[in-house]
Amino acid sequence: MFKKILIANRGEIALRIIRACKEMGIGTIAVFSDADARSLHVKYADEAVNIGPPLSRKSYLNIDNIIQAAKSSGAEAIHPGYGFLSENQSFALACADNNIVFIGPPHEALLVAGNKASARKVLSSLGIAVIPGSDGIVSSPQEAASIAGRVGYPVIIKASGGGGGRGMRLAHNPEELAAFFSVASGEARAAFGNPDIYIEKYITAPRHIEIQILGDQYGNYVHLGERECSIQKRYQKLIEESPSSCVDRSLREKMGATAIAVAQAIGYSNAGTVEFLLDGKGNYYFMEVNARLQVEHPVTELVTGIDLVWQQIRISSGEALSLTQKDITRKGWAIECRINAADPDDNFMPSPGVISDLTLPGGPGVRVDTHIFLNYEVSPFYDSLIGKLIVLGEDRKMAIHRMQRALSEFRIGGIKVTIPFHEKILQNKDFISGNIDTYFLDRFETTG
Ligand code: MV4
Repeated sequence: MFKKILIANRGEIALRIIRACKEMGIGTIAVFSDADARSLHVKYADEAVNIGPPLSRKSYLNIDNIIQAAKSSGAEAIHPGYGFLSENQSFALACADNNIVFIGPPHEALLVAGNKASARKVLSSLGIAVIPGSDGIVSSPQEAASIAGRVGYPVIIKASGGGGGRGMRLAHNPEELAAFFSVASGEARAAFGNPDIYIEKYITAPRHIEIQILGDQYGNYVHLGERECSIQKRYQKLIEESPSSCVDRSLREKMGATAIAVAQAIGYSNAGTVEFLLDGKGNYYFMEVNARLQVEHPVTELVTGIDLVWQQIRISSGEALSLTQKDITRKGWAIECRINAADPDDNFMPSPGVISDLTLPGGPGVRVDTHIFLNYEVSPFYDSLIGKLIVLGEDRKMAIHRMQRALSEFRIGGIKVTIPFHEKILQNKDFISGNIDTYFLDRFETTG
């Protein structure tokens, strides 16, 4: 097992990883920008290295500085957390070049997962259901028009180097398709350094269901069931839960087997997530692979009792999975609300500033993953996520009551946060009855 791990991240996820390392008897090295010198991840880690100015590009995305910090501190492995360099193949390669273990999938799998059009092509050739559309990248407006004619409008244009909804364009007719096609490729190149685009039939009002998997370096895999992630705002998830009210045991087993087949096909190991769209008829389609630990991983941890960060570290150190599929049991219902420093009454505009008042919720079945404290200053330089409130109940009804109770205890003063917005969603009758799809928030924001 590793003696020292460097955590190449900040905020709540850096704390989450440091906590796992401490429990495993592993030394921790934090890295921090000038904006984060007073942060808890710096205090909690055994050592901390400054890696540059506040701008992410100059610190948390600066591969050279992070590798240098790992070498000077004697770290044997780097955990990238989520965001930043977590799915960056160049970073995984730089780790390998310097004899540092990247705690994540092999760099070859990062390449396939990061290239959405080729992942689609590979998986569909293996008989895995992908959303009807192009076979790989689309190179001309004529080709785009012919595919759309075959699968039917509306179609969605996606960037192969994108993911998570970034760079998507919806076309309802040939005119829109022609207009979007000409700009989409240039936009994709500018945003992701990759001009490749592909086309899918647009699935109406789907549910976004993802399967958590674990794989070791010896070809053993398990799946840990689904997370329901349909409640999103501009492709940013707000609430996630596990299980999903639309997934029964048989569908879970099928989707789990498909997720493992995807992982096998791309040589994936470590923790990962396979995203699917589920339509109203119970058909599910592969969408993309998230090659990292995700923000919403705690809901899976609470219902399975498995610590995903422990598992990641063990897998990366070369241990074989000690779990088989029959060891994975699920109990209860978990819900997560993402707490952002953002103003729901002003289009979720970021709301940085000093936290002048703070009361954290607690009690049975309540988990708070956060890096904030009284008088902490939320920086304008980074993502607005300042914490996650996760609850576990015996069933969905109890989890909802517990979340309502925990939200009512949670007070953050001095900045605008998403807590009041979550309180309203948790009172909504469609949410309460489990009647949610990817249009839920649009309906909620127009009719309340
Ligand atoms: C789609 C789709 C419908 N059809 N693809 C949004 C996030 C990104 N991972 C992909 N997304 C979508 N892709 C096809 N072919 C609908 C969405 C989508 C969505 C998905 C999950 C949750 C909320 C959403 C809101 C709008 C669109």
